[in-house]
Amino acid sequence: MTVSIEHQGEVAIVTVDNPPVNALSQAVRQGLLDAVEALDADPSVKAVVLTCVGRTFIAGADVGEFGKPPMPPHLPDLVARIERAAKPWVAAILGSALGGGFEVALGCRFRVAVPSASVGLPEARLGIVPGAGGTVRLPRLTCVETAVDMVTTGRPLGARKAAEAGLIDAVIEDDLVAGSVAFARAALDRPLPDALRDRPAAAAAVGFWESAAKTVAARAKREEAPLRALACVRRAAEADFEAAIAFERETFLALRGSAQAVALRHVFFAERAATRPPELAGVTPRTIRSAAVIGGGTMGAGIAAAMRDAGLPVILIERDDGAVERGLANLRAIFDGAAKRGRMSSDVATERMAGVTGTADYAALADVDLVIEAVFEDLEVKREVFRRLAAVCRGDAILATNTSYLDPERIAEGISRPERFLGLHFFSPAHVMKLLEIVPTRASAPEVVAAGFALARMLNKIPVHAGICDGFIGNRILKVTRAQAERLLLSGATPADVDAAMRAFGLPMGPFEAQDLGGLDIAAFQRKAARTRGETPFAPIADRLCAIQRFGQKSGGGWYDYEPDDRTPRPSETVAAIITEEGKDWPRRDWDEATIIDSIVWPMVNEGARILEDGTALRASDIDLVKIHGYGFPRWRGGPMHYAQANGLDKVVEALSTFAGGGLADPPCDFLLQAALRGGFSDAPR
Ligand code: T1G
Repeated sequence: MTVSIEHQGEVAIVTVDNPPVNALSQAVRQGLLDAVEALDADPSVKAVVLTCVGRTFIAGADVGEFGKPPMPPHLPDLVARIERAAKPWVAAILGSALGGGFEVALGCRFRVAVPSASVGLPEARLGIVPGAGGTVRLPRLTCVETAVDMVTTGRPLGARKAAEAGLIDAVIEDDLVAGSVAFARAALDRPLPDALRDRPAAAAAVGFWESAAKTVAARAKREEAPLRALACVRRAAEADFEAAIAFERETFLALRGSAQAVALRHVFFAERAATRPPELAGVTPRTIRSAAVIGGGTMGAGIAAAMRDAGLPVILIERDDGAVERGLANLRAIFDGAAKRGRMSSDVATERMAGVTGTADYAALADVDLVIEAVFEDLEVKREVFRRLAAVCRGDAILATNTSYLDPERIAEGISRPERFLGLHFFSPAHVMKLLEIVPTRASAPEVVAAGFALARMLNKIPVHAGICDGFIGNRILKVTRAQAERLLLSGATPADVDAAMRAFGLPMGPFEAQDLGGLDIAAFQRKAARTRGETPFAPIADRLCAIQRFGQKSGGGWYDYEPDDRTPRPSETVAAIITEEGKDWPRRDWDEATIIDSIVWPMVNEGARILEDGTALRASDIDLVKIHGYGFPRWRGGPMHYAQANGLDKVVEALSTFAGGGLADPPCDFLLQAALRGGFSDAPR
């Protein structure tokens, strides 16, 4: 039974059991509706406690049912029925009460929760608004500020904060069901509060809606749902209950099938699938209880911070005492910065640092479970590190390299027990960026690879399996993006045109601004290495800029000019002259925003298809996750591969062929042509 009823005297306990997260499937909705009817008709029952088995309260509507025709009973009717029940219902919350789950709780007369529980309306993160009265009931329970913040950001509130905001009536420290039954009995001795539908909505201060609209629009950029959710709360505060419910429903139905909602649902499932790749089903990961990082530079300190945030004790190794001090200072700066911005208390920052041991002595690593190397990108330097690690670490300790461009197979050459070796490619700043590329070598043991995925879960990161090639998945596509961006310049666009178009598309920064921020020298260094390998990387303008020391913001100029202490990019005459010279033999054309976007994004997709073809990525959705979590690709576009499929792969093929005809891109690869014929990328692992 997905919904069962038991009785403790005059209190009935309704329990939902629908693993894994008690989502509101049709069977759960029907079971709850039947329960209200039955309990209303049962004279022995005076109050009802609604709870769930497993790790969470109802986590929302069943996202898997979204694409399908809705089946009765509909959730808004169920919530309304619970709200009108003849006996008061008490929602007893553990884990997360999210979306439709929290809306069911809002239909109850009372809500109680364990301290670790949280409540929220995350629908905007799925490109929709709450569909069962959440935006209408919330401002009848709490102030408009809290209601607006919750529905427009989708961020949940922990039980204690929720209690302060009036969303929870009591925090239950001990057994949830026993505490809830006691709460229900006590409530029967007092006059009942009104159902939320009968309460007035909170008032908003003069000018509140206008300023909220500005804040929400700025944060949402081109995402639709947050502003639509704001409009729902405003309607709830200004119109009567029924009119506001109708408005919310209309908005929900309008957004449910929108391109943004489809894309965000795709990302939702891709993210959840990422942590449990089917290739590793049944493999027990090696345990990681302690870790070490070699190298205390920006990357090493970021990785160490991420591991401390996850509660792992960390040893930080540097060459000598001076370098150890600098590494620890880098790490301290991360935690102090977090404390200054209010992300953690200064006590927590102190505790994080207390869990770090800095030393130059490799002997300290004798008993750690995992070591991540983050030293200079030089094959010999890295090999030397692993020779030393192999000598001092336990035979079953995992030894990982954070290289971005070197071949992990070559780094691992000659180490003893190579099955313990793995590539773990973090993105800078490593304590912030969500992406973790997991790069096994031919020798990596499955339980070592599985430990990489388990580590990602611990660090709250999105892991993606990447095969070995130059740049793995993310940087390999980045190289194509940059080459494309230069082709655009050579044929008549300006850096500012390209950057503006890509920002309009939804990226936080255009490709040229991003290079100026990160520095042009690293890519130049890699091109040099590629040329010594006999390759011919394409960057005619970037090469010229590096030759005159224009490395970006740090050298006072790159693709743009900069004034001292001012990061505003200004068009550069020097750069324009170089572009004209280099582009003299290129056909010029007029570029509009849409064509600029197509000529950058479709070649990314073409490279993505090659990456699938050669097995560097196992799933198209993995490529989407890499671009979203490592490179700022807009989440609401679903990632490049989803975006291409949503637009129609035949259209992508046609556009690439046209660009290729004009020398502006590579022609579509065979894998993309075949996928277009099939009507999409098959997401089964290859
Ligand atoms: N529907 C269907 N499946 C879901 C699901 C959902 N709402 N939530 C999770 N799953 C699956 C997930 O795919 C995975 O499956 C498994 O459960 C465990 O998830 C009308 C419109 C609750 C905090 O957005 O935030 O209500 O891979 O690995 O880390 O207004 O899941 O095992 O096959 O994430 O313990 C709003 C989303 C819906 C909640 C648990 N609700 N879920 O985290 O497990 S819209 C949400 C979560 C809505 C109404 C509307 C988390 C979690 P598999 P997991 P977890």
